Amino acid sequence: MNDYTGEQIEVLKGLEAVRKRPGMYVGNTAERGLHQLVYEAVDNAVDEALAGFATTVRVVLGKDGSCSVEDDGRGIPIDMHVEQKMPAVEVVMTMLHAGGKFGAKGGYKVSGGLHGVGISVVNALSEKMIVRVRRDGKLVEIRFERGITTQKLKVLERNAEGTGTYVWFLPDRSMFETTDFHWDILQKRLRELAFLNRGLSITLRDERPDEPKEKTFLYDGGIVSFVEHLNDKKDPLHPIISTNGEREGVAIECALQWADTYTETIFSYANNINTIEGGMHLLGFRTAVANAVNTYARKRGVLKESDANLSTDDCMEGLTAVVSVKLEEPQFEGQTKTKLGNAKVRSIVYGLVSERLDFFFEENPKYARAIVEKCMQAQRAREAAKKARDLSRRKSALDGMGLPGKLVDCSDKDPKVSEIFLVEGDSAGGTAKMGRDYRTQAILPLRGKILNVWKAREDKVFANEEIRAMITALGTGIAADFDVERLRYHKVIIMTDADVDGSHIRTLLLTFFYQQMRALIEKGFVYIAQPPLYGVRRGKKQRYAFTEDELKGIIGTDDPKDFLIQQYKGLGEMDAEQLSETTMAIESRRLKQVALEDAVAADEMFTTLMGDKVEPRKEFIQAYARSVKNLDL
Ligand code: 0RA
Repeated sequence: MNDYTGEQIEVLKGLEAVRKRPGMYVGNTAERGLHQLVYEAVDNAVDEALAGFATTVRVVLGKDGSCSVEDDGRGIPIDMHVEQKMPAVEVVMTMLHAGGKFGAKGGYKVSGGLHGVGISVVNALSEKMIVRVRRDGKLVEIRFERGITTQKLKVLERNAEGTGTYVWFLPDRSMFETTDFHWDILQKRLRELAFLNRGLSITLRDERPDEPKEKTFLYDGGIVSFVEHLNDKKDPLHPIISTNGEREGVAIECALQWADTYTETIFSYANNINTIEGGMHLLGFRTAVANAVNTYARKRGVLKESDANLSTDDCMEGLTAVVSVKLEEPQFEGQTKTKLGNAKVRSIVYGLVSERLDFFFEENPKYARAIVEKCMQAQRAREAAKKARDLSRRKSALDGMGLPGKLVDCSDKDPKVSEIFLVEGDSAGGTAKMGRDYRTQAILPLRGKILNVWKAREDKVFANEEIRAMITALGTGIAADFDVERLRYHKVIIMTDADVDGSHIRTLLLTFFYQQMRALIEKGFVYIAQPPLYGVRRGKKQRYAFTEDELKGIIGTDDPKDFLIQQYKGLGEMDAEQLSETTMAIESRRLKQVALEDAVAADEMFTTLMGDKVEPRKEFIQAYARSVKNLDL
């Protein structure tokens, strides 16, 4: 019956491929994939801004579960596409990868990055999509369902003003495990995009609550504002140093600032994509910084001829930086395709950053001296830490000579199936020991004050008994000796009480992993156990509620008096069988995998909680804690 043309068959084949394997196109069909739909739509608008035509992007989450993205760019072309015999906008929306063919000339095509699959994929995975374009004095509209055109392009207004594109879509509920957009996830990425694209205004509006929420991100300072934001709660040693330029078709922007902290916080981006695995731009940047510091230190005689150079790591202590490059045809490599491989970028970034730093140091001797002094301190501390480490290694703790006495190990030695529960307190540890599956589940009780690893220098960290027991049990070693391949358990599960102390101890443990064993989080080995908040019994039937909402759901419209509701304040209030059933047993428990998705947020939280500034920490604790015990803040 249907007289499909060759082009239409191509379209259907493309859509079918996307709907058959959505994960291939948007990463997965869970939360992440769902949000990827928004990013795809936003990336197109950002591209239009980078090409110099759009200034404003507006993202609206509708009450009906929809999302719309609107920009004030040129509008997707609407003239007939000769080859495809349909309007260009229809080609862009229905043909896989067609977007690129119309790519904005001159600018850097940014979409085409990590997933960068194009807006047609969003269309294919949406129950409905409406696209409106203002252009050539007209307002036109076209509609789709699951990627198939249901309303051909039609003119809504003939004397329309302005230009721009509006894309409205309703994610396909049959394709995604969840279609609930998260404000926090979206605002983080949109804020990041606003930092990375100076002057671009991005608004996020949520119309789902009774009182709509709206936030606009616009940073005239670009990545300088980003560094300012990251160092918000730290004490910086000098004003932010920044540079930007374009060489050999690569646009580079860097901003950096040392603060009085001990960690390195460098965020690197290529075409607005967070290059978590680093790459050529990061290499060039770090080398330039280290060389500039060493050159200045030698010139001023702070480093004598016989002194060794400051290592690159020493020069990075307390440094916060953002390195952003934009280029055509980026090569993304590495396990998660977030490592920039274009070799020429290394020397380009190196050159630009070297010039800027040499100049800054010459012009600002006071700051230059403070920075060099900071790096020298790092070097001294590192040497002291190495001595402490060597000493403690000889004393047997860290190289796996013997497992810690407190560890209740599992019998299976295959890391792939083995799990370790880091349990708050000896008594919960005892219960966990009885409730575990002895074959695959190991228990390590952690007692009392866990060291504040953010503030402490490495030597103190390694002297802490709880930390040492943990390192030894995990088997990976630490710092320069860290080797994730030696991890003895592929699930490291933090199990703390569902109260304030529990959450603090969890934060401290996550701090430690973040600072000292980051690969553990990056590779997805770290989990958080989810103990229930309530046990609910009716007659002989025992159920558990993990949230207040679940409790309400269980009670429903019945009389709460008909149940024996027990609130669990701590793990210790459950017996071994209950703890096993609700929190530990593989078939019935819930676990939350810890992701390093938002290193920005993690860094923020750790800085607030553990940083040197007393005020923010006090505010944080007052906001979250009524009783803080067991904490060494
Ligand atoms: C191709 C060519 C032109 C604009 C666009 C694509 C475009 C795409 C999207 C997607 C969302 N917003 C967008 N804005 C523009 C411009 C062609 C021209 O006018 O010369």
